[in-house]
Formats: sequence, C-alpha cells, structure tokens
Amino acid sequence: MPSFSDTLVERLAAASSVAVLTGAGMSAESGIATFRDPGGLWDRFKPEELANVRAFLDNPTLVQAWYAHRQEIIRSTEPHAGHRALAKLERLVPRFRLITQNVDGLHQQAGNEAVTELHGNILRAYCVDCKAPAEESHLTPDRESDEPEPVRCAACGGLVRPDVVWFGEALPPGAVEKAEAAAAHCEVLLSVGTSAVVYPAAGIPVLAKAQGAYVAEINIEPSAIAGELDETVIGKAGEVLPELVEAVRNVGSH
Ligand code: BJW
Ligand code: ZN
Repeated sequence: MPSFSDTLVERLAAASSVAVLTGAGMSAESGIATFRDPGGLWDRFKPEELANVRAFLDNPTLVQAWYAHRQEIIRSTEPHAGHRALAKLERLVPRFRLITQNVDGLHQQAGNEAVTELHGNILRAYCVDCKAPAEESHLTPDRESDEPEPVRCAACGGLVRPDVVWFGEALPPGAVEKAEAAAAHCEVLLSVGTSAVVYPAAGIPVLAKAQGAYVAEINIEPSAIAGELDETVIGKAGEVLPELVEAVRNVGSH
C-alpha cells in the first residue's frame, strides 16, 4: 500500500512546475551516512563544530583527511532507484528544479539536469589563498611522515579545502535565489530526506507552502518542519519515490 495520498499524486500529475529539495537521507540508501541520524557521519562530532573555517584552520590535516575519506566513499557509490525516479520526474514535468543540500553529485549521475547544489560539491577542492582549483581535487594529507603535512596548493602553497559550504559561509552565488524562485513558483514541492534544521535550505519548503504550493515531505520520520507542510510520507526515499513517480505516470496527464 502506498503511504502517500491521492491528492499528492493528482497534484503532481497536474503540475507544470515542480521543485524537489533533497538532503542526506536521499543518499543514505546509496551507502552514504547521514549527518544527524545515529551512526551518521558526525556521530562523534557535531557538524556545527567541524564544518566551519575555524575547525579547518585549527587542524587542516584532520579536516582534509576527513574529507578525503568521504571523497573515497562517494567516488565508489551509485545513485539508487529513488534518484532514478527523480530523473524520470524531471522529464515528465515542463518546469522542474532539483535543489540539493547534498555534495555527492548523485542526482546529476542519475540524469537530473536542472540541479542546484546549495552546499557545493565534495569532489572539487580549491586553494583558500589564490582560489585555484586543486588538481585532482586531492585532499589526502601526507601521512608518511611522523608529522602529517596538510595538502597545499601547487601554485602558491596555500591550504587546499573542499569546495563545500561550511557553517557561517555564504552559499554559492545565485544558488539561494534560484532555489527560492523555484520554490515560490512551483505548484508542488517535495522535501526528501532532510532533517530541515540547517538554513537557508530548511526555509525553502515553508516558502513554497506560503506561496501556495502543495508541499509534501518524504522521510523515515517527521522532520523539524513537518507540522508546517501539507503531508508527511513516512518511508525510504529509494522505495517511496519510484512508487510515487510510477503513480503519477499512471494518472497520465504528463
Ligand atoms: C531518510 C532516509 C531514507 C535517513 N529516506 N529519509 C536561520 C536560523 C538559524 C540559523 C541560521 C539561519 N540562517 C543561517 C543560519 C546559520 C546556519 C544554520 O542553519 N545553523 C543551524 C544548524 C541552526 N547556516 C549557515 O551557516 C549557512 N550559511 C549561511 O546561512 O550563510 C549566511 C551568510 C550570508 C552571507 C555571507 C556569509 C554568510 C551554511 C550552512 C552550511 C551547511 N553545511 C553542511 C556541511 C556541508 C559540507 C559537508 O558535506 O561536509 O551541509 S552541514 C550538513 O547539514 C550538510 C547538510 O547539507 C546539512 C543538512 O543536513 P541534512 O541533509 O538535512 O541531513 P541530516 O543528517 O540532518 O538529516 C537526514 C534526514 O534524512 C533525517 O531527517 C532522516 O530521518 C532522513 N533519512 N534515511 C528518507 N532512506
Ligand atoms: Zn593557491
């Protein structure tokens, strides 16, 4: 039995403009740990303590090693059925925007084209001083020596950091504007696999709702903003999304 409502299927089938916001729960079934669930990536650290410039400057080797480890995991993962369902949905809907907080590139790998990355991409890296992109995005500190040395820029010797957005940093130029415009103009917004505690991303479903969209979230448990939305579909992204998109195709307006 599908856990979503007929209203959601009908609204999606009739919509000419749809936006989707995704978070770490979207990638969980691809084998990438989330941030805040038990056993998640940051179990030993609070993300607010590690994902900021001060933590990086205090201990660049630790932070680089941490990101190098995550790059390795992400390079070996693949999109799942839920990612593929969202790629299908993009082809069904005339105006579609996928807004993601994820830094793993799995939506693009699955075939989505209209993707706005709010928090950057972990597979890129750059120099904090001259801003040059780092060759091969390599972030593995030299652990051969007794005192591991952080990775430095080949051009100027500055520290190399991942091209992601840390707390207190501005989101990529134009990203929030694009996401908010899509949210303000869509008829349906799906918020998938996000705890909705990190802003400005968490404000996007609420903005869509205020502007008249039908807003549903898909999550294994209600998020921090569940009470403000039209519908919470309890279930895994990799199971609910293929069923939902199939139901929309069967209604057939698209
Ligand atoms: C499943 C599932 C399955 C599991 N299926 N579901 C307004 C109010 C209060 C504070 C602020 C505010 N505006 C800004 C702030 C400050 C701050 C903030 O929000 N702080 C809060 C924590 C209080 N925000 C910022 O600092 C942002 N910058 C900013 O606002 O700049 C302003 C500025 C302007 C001009 C100049 C300068 C500054 C930046 C935020 C950056 C966030 N960065 C991180 C790290 C990225 C890099 C990396 O990967 O290391 O982004 S933190 C981390 O959290 C990551 C995520 O994208 C983000 C959100 O997490 P997400 O995706 O929701 O994951 P989880 O783990 O929390 O949740 C997973 C969910 O999935 C759960 O609900 C599960 O139940 C579910 N789930 N399995 C479906 N199979
Ligand atoms: Zn440099």
